[in-house]
Amino acid sequence: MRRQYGWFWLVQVAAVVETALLFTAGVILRDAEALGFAFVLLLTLGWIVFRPGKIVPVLVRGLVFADVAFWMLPAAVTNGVSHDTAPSIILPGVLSATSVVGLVAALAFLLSRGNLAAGRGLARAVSLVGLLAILAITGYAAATGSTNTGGRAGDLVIAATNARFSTNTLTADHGTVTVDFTNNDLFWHTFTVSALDVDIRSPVKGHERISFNAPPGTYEFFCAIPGHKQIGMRGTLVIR
Ligand SMILES: [Cu+2]
Repeated sequence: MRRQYGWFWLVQVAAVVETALLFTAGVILRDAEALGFAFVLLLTLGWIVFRPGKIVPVLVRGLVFADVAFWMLPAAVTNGVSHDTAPSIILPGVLSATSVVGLVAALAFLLSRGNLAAGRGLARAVSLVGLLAILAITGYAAATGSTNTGGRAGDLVIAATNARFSTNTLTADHGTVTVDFTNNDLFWHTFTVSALDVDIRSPVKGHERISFNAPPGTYEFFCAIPGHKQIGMRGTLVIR
């Protein structure tokens, strides 16, 4: 088959890049969710090689691209605006750019009803825009990303890794309480204390430091992402 640089080619490129990114992120962050998405994309690559028909795998990829873009785009913006560390901006930023390009290419390919020649010329222009976006995000992160994400003495330090909190009990004196929350996973987590109106939302590799006022008592903290409290992302905050 002669190579045609159309929408299908761009879907392939985006899928290969995204698989590599998700796999790398999954291994480095030890994140099962990222590895799961990488595995789904690998299956669609296998499907295209071993089975006729390209509509179904491209449709599946379109859904993966849409889902990743939906979570990673706000993560990149949040971390970028709060001048988080460079990797915490670059990882979701590059994943967003790749997903948006992949999504555009997948939709265009599906609208062409699987025409392998569709989008020649235009697809290359879109890939160039994606590449420039990746370079711009990387440059912005390198220029503005902070290197200091350490908490300060007296902070309640807690992290979320692989959908688990690093501790299930936090203790502090009443008055002003500061929580230093880091999310090591690819997807969002929160540190939420309903009774105190605390709801810290943190994207991938995000790091938030928030102070609030707390009277003495025993409170429940949990992650407010649907399903996470049920799988154990909860604990007790004791204010003396
Ligand atoms: Cu969570």
